[in-house]
Amino acid sequence: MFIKRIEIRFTMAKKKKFRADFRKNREDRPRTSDWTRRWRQHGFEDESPPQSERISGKGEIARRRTVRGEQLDQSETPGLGIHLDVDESVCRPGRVLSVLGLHSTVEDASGNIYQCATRRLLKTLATEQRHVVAVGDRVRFRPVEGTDSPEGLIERVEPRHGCLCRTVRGRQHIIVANVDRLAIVVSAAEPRLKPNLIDRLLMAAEKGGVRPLICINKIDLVDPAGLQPLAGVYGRMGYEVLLLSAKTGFGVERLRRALMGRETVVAGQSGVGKSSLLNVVDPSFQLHIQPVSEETEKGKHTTTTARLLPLAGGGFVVDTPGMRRFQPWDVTAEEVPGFFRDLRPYEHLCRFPNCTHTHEDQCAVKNAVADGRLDERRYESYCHLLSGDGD
Ligand SMILES: Nc1nc2c(ncn2[C@@H]2O[C@H](COP(=O)(O)OP(=O)(O)OP(=O)(O)O)[C@@H](O)[C@H]2O)c(=O)[nH]1
Ligand SMILES: [Mg+2]
Ligand SMILES: [Zn+2]
Repeated sequence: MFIKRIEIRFTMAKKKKFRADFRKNREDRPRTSDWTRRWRQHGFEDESPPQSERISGKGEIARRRTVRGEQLDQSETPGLGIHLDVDESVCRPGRVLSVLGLHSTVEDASGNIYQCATRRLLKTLATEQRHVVAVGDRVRFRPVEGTDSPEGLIERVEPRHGCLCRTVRGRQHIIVANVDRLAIVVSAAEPRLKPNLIDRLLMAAEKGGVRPLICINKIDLVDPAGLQPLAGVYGRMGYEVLLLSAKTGFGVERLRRALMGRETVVAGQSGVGKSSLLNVVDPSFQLHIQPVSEETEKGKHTTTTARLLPLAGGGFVVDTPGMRRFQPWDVTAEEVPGFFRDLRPYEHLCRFPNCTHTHEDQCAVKNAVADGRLDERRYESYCHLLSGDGD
């Protein structure tokens, strides 16, 4: 699919009204006909670019227009640069329940559901994101009159907090926005437990401001005593760890209590039993599940879209598609030790202030590993993450 990359420069920061230069950073490649057809079909697009917005030939700037809104601090609102002004008299607040391609399912305050497209300007302003609108987003949308089923147009995405983000092909993928918990699900077996994935997701949780909960599912397949050392390492760092079995129901009551009244995203590899656990928590979800492959013990990527599911006792959970690998978004090598709770106490005690805790002498982190104060596997996981490898 054709991806538009546009750089934006703000000529006037902060205030209500500013000019944004939309700088073209691409070859002039026509849209694929399919793409254009899809736009025509759903017919929501209100802002097909007027003639005056064609390339002016003035430097690299493709078009320039004045947008009204407030500039947002990127560090506080992942993926959003501007809080656009919208016509409050016609725009309603809503919550994005799911996103499928160009369409988002949005629920308004009264529980009405709308299928929404996204205002073109929003797409233009989102330079680094894979999708402009994320599941869990709070939005302002304008209902579109005269259609059989309720439809609308998303005009603004509200500032985000509590996000789970990753990098996909160099772009930011916001898996979910505005949640307060991340349930990291792994399985004791089938597929094999991958502690490094726990570490990566823990880091993303620390970075995104969501409280993690580690769920080790399928304990019916192993001797649970064998899991104690691993659970102990995370427990000592202050993380909550649940041993679970969706099959026998073991631990599910504790999971239900942990989810109740909160907004939780459930993430992990395919086949670990994310949807199975949620079905046990609330059978009315009726989420699709599938056995893992007998040869590879890998999941079959059964869940294909993230979806927000309301819990009977308040709050909601977001079931997400299984991920093969997890590459965090926007984390520098210097930041990583700060996101590893167990490394954090040692990182400032090294001889060299810019120590990466890998090849350097007199490194407090390595010393702590050598005398057993720091878990060796966690340290290896840290090194692996720094190396930039995907999993
Ligand atoms: N033995 C055992 N099997 C389980 C347990 N939980 C889930 N399973 C099985 O694991 C398989 C995969 O479960 P799913 O719930 O589809 O896994 P998922 O994590 O949602 O997978 P994706 O949607 O692909 O990401 C199914 O065959 C489940 O029956 C468990 O606690 N014990
Ligand atoms: Mg699933
Ligand atoms: Zn060091």
